Amino acid sequence: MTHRIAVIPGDGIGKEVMPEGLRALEAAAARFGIDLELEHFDFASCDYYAEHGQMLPDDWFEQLKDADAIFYGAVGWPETVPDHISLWGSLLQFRRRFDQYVNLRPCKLLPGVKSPLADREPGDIDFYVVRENTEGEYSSVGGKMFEGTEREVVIQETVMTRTGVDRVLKYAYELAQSRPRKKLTSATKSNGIAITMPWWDERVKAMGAHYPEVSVDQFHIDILAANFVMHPDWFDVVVASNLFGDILSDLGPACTGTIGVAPSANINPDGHFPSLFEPVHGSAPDIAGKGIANPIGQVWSAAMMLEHLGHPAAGQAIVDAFEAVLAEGDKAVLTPDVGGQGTTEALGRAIAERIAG
Ligand code: GGG
Repeated sequence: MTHRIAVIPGDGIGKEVMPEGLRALEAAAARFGIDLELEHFDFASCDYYAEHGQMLPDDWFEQLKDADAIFYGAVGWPETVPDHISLWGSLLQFRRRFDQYVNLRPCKLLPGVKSPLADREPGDIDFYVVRENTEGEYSSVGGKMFEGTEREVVIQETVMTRTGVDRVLKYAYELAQSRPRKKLTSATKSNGIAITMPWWDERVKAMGAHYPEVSVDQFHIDILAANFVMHPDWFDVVVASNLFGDILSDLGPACTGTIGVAPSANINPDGHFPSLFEPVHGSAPDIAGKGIANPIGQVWSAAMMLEHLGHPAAGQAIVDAFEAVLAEGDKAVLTPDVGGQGTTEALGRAIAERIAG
C-alpha cells in the first residue's frame, strides 16, 4: 500500500525544518519497507500569497482531499502578509474543511535537554495537550461597526457547539483511559467567562459518566498555567478550548526547555479527510535563514504521522533516534536551543543516520 503525503513547507523556518522532517520520514520508510508517495506544494505560504494574492489556490480542497496525510511546516511572514491573513488563509482552512477537530500536542522532557524549571528530569514532564481545533475562540463570527470613528465597535464571538465540544472531550477521555495514570485535566475560566466556560465544565462532567476509570481535574486557565510551571508532573492529558489549548501547548514545551522539539497532529479521527502533522512552532522570522532552527518538532511530527498511518514501530524508531541523539549531547550536532552550536541540517542528518541503524 502506498501512502500519498502532501508536503507543504510554508514559511520561514518551515522551509528549513521540512527537509529534515522528510529525511527522517524517508529513513524510517526505507527501514520499515513503507511505500510513500510525496507530493510537494508551494501554496499555504506567504511567497504564494505574494504571487497570487491569496494563500491557497481556488481548488486546494480538490488537490489535497485524497492525500493520506498532510505534512506541514509553518505559516506566517508578517513583513509581507499580516499574520491573521496568512493563518486564516491557510492552516485554519485545512483544520476546518478537513474537520481536524483534535489537535494533539505531546509535551515531554527529553533526555539531554535542560528544563528551565529547577530539578526536573526526563519522566517528570510527559503529558498531552488535546486542543479543540475547529471552533471556540477561533471563530469567524463577529465584525466591526463605525470603523475609524469614536464609536468604533469590534466583536468576535466564541462559538462552542455540543457536537464540537463533546467529540473532542470524548477523544481526550479515551486518550486518558489508554494511559497508565488515567488522568484528565480540563482548562477553562468559568468564573470570568460565565456562559461558554461553565457549559464546557458541564460537558466534561457529562462525558465523564462514560469513563468512570478516568479521574478528572478542572482548573481555571490562570492557575493551570502557573501549575504547568510549578508542578508539570501533575499532568497526564490536558483538554482545552482552541485558544487555551494553543497557549498551553507553547507553555508546556517551554517548560521542557525548547518549543523547537514540540510536534502536533491535527487529526480528523473519523478518517474521512486527511490529518495534518506540523511542529507546534511557527515560522520564527527572528531565526529564519540562519540554518539553526531545531528540526525535532518537524521530525517528531513525521513520527506521529507514521503512527497515524498505521506504522507505530516506524514512528517509535524516529522517536528513539532523536532521543538517542539528544542524550549523546554532541554540541557540534545539537542546535543552539538545546545547548549546541550545530545546524538544522547537522541535527537532521544525525537523526536520520540513527533511524537507518
Ligand atoms: N507550525 C505551526 C504554525 O505555523 N503555527 C503558527 C501559528 O501561529 N498557529 C496558530 C495556531 O496553531 O492556531
